[in-house]
Amino acid sequence: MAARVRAEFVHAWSAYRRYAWEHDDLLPLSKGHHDWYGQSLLMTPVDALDTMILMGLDNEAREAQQLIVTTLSFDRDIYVKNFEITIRLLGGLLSSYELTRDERLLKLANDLGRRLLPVFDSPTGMPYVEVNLRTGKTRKAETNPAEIGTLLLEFGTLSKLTGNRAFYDKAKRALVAIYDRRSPIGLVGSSINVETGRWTDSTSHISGGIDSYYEYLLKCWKLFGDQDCERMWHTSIASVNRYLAKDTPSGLWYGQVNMRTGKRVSEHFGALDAFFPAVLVLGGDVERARRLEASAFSMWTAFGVEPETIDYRTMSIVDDGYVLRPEVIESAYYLYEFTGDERYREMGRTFLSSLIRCCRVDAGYAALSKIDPPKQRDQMQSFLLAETLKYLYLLFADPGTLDLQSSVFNTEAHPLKRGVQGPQGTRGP
Ligand code: DMJ
Repeated sequence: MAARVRAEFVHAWSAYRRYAWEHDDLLPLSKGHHDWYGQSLLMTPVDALDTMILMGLDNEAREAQQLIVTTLSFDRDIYVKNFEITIRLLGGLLSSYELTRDERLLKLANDLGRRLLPVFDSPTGMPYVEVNLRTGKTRKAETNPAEIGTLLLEFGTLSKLTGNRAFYDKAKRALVAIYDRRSPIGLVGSSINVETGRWTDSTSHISGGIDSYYEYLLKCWKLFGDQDCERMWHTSIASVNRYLAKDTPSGLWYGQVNMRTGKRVSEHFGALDAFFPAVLVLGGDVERARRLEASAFSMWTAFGVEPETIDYRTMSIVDDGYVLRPEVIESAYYLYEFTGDERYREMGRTFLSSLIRCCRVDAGYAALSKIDPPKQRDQMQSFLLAETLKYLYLLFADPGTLDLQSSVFNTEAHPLKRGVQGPQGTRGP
């Protein structure tokens, strides 16, 4: 199975190489390419490089690494989204640096980190959404907990590797700032203004826009031993389990409630929410993780591939489509690692055959705009190579390929090492 997944990775990467080389993303149906900001930041090669290294694809990795270190420049007059650039590019560069010790990758990461730092210069310390990589100007004050709280693994690692504390301190201050604005019942909302510090949407959930905020509370404790994060994680997970979890005849789900009253506002669960079993099991709650993964898997098998969002009371589709997301596969991988239960590898077999059946095309893999019957669209996001196929591979790979005790994955599946030092023996914060 690991070899089969690896072959599918090579199929997708070869299509990128042939039709989209030096660009951000491959367009798998038109066999073209797309750059997020009109000029390329090498999104796919940077996001995919550590997967190639882990898969032992030495020639592909060497070529991608060479492309990155010789052509990638962040000195560009473009506004970029801090969250996406941090999790995909900064995370990818840091992880690849730790795997290769190629100092040119760390130099790029350091340069990128410095260009992103102005995002934190808001009255609350919470980051603006976008920053101009050349001028440092920022814009867009309305954001969400995920975009505020999903930065510390990457910025903290950069501090550890460069000895510059500013990265850790600013990202930590932002994380604490959003946590401090939780409601009296311990929940955060969906949208907040970083200038006023006021919530602009009080719906609470674990889905996109909040998801990885919780993930990073736990993982920053695991990666850095940060006891503030440990405390914030324990307080938050208790509220999430108390107010968002719901036992139904079709299984355990997590829905949407008002952050102040805990009153349920909708009963939706989606592909993005399926990251939560991984976080639960990493936090030690194997029982809930198992039950939620069973629910998420039933969402996949009910339709042949998972839809973006369902109403779990009726098991009907609320948002159609599948954009090659990794989360339910990520959770199967974590559950297998922690329990050794073969049922999670069985799930992996189902995921791979669905992916091949519905999404595999001549030039890589295509997202779906509709899932039943599958209708493909001209998109292959870089997380297919960074996350989806990486987690699927690791589910079947030799146990020594990656050790969850010594590494922590960022939210884009870039493994960051515990206790690693910088080039001059610099230590962390
Ligand atoms: C990825 O960019 C990351 O996993 C992020 O945390 C959520 N969305 C996508 C994958 O679905």
